[in-house]
Amino acid sequence: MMDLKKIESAYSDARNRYAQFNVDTDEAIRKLDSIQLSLHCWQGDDVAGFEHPDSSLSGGGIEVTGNYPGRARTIAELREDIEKVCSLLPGMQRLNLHAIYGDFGGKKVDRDQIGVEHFQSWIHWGKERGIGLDFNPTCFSHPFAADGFTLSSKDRRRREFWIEHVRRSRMIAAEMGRAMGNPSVNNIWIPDGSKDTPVDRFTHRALLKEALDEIFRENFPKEHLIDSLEGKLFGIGSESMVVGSHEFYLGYAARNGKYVCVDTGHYHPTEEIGDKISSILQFVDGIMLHVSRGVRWDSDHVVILNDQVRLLAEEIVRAKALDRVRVGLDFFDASINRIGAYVVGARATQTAFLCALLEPTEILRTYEEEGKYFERLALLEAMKAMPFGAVYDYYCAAQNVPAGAEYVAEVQKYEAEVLAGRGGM
Ligand code: RNT
Ligand code: ZN
Repeated sequence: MMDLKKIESAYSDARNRYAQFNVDTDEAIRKLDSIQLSLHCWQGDDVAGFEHPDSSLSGGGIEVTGNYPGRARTIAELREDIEKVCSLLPGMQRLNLHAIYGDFGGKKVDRDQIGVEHFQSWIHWGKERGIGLDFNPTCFSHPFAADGFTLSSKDRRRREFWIEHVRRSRMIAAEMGRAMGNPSVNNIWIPDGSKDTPVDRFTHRALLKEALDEIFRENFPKEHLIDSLEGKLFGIGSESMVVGSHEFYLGYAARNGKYVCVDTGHYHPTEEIGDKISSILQFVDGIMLHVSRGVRWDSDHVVILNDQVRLLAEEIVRAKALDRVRVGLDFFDASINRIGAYVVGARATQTAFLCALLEPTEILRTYEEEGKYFERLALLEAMKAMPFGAVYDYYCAAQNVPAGAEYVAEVQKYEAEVLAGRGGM
């Protein structure tokens, strides 16, 4: 174990250094502690789910690469993994479930047949551990999604099938929120789009709008359910047009009081995602984040502490919008230890928010208003060398969670003792 005394003394130095800029590190830790990350269940098993034993991901612009051993194959294994992940993270986390992760008891339950009963054991598990739950309908990896259209399909039967699936997803999410005593986000992402240049974009988008109107007809209390809509620029197989684009959902959410889900991999690689926050928040109720790392495309690499994630966190904190933003993760790397992937990505996201909370925003704002742009630039640069790591270590130590890189040994131990026993994939 890292020496507690050393962590405390490094923290005390850090506290003094930040105090010189009127930044209160204790307060920053308190605020960081109030951010619950919604851990995406699908990093644990490569988005396979538990519908039937040989269920595999296909189509829909989601590609998982890698075959590192140790994938969770059952609900019990996934829960064990998530618990391990949580034990290596300071603070409380949530779990973001997809509909295909239901407890179907070995039975074949089609998507238009799912109900609260299939998620009761998850609710029980979450309640016991104080882990809040979020939800997603699964509109991919299904024969009715094979032609690339779901809610916006011109085939009425298919459209109705998916409307029913998403309607049921909302009911399940609302029940999760009610049972847990805090609202669950039901985030809708559909793969709909076309590989080559279509001529009838309009009808597909009109159909999607109609389908959403139908889905949202039923009202649930705000304390139980938050509806969120996730757009995208392109996917594999939908390179030329994605029906549920950013503009589409931004318009829909603004008009209908929904959250917009911002997945950091879903924009053009040169766009600054952080820049979007202060625009979106002028018009929509709130934002669900899917923090991800696209490498050249929407590749869903493990999140690291890079400039993009830092700007995203800064813009949320500067907008004082933490209460209107749900922070979820969305990446899936099957080429490395999956538990380690979760922990690296989650800790990087927490660190980005910590850095944002440690920013001397008032001083910077004053410089800006006075046109002192050199001073603003210099202070922003100086902040990059400040000891935020010492603050994060102290936060970890205070919560009895490994500090620094100590969790690496824990993940290795778990791999040897638990994951290795699962055999090759
Ligand atoms: C796909 C979206 C979506 C999925 C999950 C599994 O491009 O990012 O959020 O990753 O629903
Ligand atoms: Zn996403």
